[in-house]
Amino acid sequence: MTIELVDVNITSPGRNFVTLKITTADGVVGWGDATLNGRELAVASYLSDHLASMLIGRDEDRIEDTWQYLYRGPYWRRGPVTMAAIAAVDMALWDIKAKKAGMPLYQLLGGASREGIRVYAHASGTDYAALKDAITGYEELGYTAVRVQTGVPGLGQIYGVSATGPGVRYDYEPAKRVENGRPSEERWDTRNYLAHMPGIFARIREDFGADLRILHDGHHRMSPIEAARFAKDIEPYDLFWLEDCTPGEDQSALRLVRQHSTTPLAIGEVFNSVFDYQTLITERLIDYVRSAVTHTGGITAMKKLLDFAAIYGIKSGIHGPTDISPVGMAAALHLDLAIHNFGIQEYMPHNDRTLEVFQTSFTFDRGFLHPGDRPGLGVELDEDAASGHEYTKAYLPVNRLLDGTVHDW
Ligand code: GCO
Ligand code: MG
Repeated sequence: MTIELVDVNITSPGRNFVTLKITTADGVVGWGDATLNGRELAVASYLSDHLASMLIGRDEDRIEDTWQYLYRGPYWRRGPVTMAAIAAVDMALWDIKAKKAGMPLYQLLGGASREGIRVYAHASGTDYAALKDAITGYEELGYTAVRVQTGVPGLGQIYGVSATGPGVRYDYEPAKRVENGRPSEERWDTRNYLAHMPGIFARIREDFGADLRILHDGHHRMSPIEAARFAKDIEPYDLFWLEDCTPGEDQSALRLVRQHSTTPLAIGEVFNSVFDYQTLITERLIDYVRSAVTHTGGITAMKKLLDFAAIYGIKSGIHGPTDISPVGMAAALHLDLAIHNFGIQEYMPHNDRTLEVFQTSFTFDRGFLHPGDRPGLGVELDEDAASGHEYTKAYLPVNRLLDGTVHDW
């Protein structure tokens, strides 16, 4: 059969999402997530202005060939915009193939390797008391793993800390509505952070015991030697992982961190290709691959990346913040269930408005997710509900040091 229609949907039920809809000549519909936080319209244009006409009339079953056609065909390769667009096409085609087979996608990826997908929640608080409340709330819901982020003395609002107060369903959304054409700004000081964080981990271990899996995101803010020192300082608190300790584009920076510490390392949410991982994987400089299916070329590319990682004993930790739509999240869950080298899955539940627009089949039970058994990805976009939420320009903040120098956010 052939692809007959290619439509791009932009909706904003609380935050912006870009979703690709592919319809085959016999009426099967597949969905793909193309959301790139703060640059949504660039991917939407890439899809509708450049890829749509290349897709119409193609055989929807030739997923690998379509991937190569879109990746190698245009000469220009990689980058988050291109790879998010290719990812959306790839997800939609897998959705169609699994619907045609009458199976949930994970069956086509080899079937379930586990009963449920262990997820980690985002716990944060402006101070330790608030953070402790948030962790307690997640433990009550059955979570066995939490990512912890907290305010740093001397700094205001910073990455990862909810401004709306602690809780287990707080709306932490770093992309802020753009009022005057420019993003909001935050302030940062790495010395304050490095002095403050180890004490926080010590208190968490004291209050919550040895079993809790503790994760933390450095959000690319440390230099290689700062990250090496930090990873070494926090060894006694047995983190599950330290994420994005140094800027993502410098793969060799992690050699220095590795030389000094056994704290497990995760990186990759800003990566978009297996080539971003070549040094990291072959030299075993990381323990977890953090790519999003949405930003790394879709299911086809992620499966290859994770198989490559498996050879080196490296596991998955797929990116799953709220800027990954429920479609992108479903793609992650099907992979998580099927692959052998699953590590953990990030889970920031979407708000109710988003879940009215995207009807999902995944289920949460005491810290574990399952993608459900609906044929395909198991998520359908309600286009009528989506049309009620108009795109609103929103950007991630820009970060500056206390003296005004622009720093990694
Ligand atoms: C994470 C990420 C996110 C990103 C966000 C940017 O670990 O979940 O760091 O919080 O900042 O996805 O769009
Ligand atoms: Mg992160």
